[in-house]
Amino acid sequence: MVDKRTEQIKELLPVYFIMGSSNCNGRNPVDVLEEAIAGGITLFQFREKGESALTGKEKVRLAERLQKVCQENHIPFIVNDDFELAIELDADGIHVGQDDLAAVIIREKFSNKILGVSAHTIEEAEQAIKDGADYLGLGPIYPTRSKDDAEEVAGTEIIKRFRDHGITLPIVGIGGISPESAEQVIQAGADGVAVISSIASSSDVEETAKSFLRATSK
Ligand code: TZP
Ligand code: MG
Repeated sequence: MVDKRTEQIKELLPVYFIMGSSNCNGRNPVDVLEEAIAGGITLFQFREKGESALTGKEKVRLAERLQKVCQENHIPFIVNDDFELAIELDADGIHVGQDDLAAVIIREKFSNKILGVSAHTIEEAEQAIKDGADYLGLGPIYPTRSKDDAEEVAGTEIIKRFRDHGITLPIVGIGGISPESAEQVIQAGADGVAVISSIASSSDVEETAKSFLRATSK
């Protein structure tokens, strides 16, 4: 039987928008997030990375502004990597990769929050499940320019492989996903798509978010 928490997490994943100030083509991230929410994104992750990334107080200030927009619109606010920031802001959750603070430690201290873990192998996925992850991020599904240290392109096969292996935890595909390719990611067994550039750098953010919502709810 699928438990209630799993069902609730799945409902949050269809259009998982990820963004930081360097992904917005010089636009105000607050405006970009508001437009994405108007288009129907279901979850948001603050990921402030890259050469021009804000640090210190400026990073916290931006996170607070984006969190407020999320709160006003009932979209859960997830922090990438930065556990201290997630605690400071009392964020709704955190997403970590394999090189970040171990998921098991986060789960201990962040017991009732959403915990996402990036995995590339079945072993990493099984460990994440043991550690108490709520969902897995699998990718890069397609080539991406939004992550310097991205692993090799995995294709939608990685999602099929994990499902065939019996992994039932909610999954989002990530990496190079467009409204056109989103449906394939869902058909492979994902519950949603995690997207940076296709939404953040769109000339019509709201319309692009809508296209993702249509593609993932077919
Ligand atoms: N992890 C794997 S690929 C990726 C991350 C954070 C970047 C996804 O960004 P985009 O622009 O949607 O390819
Ligand atoms: Mg990370």
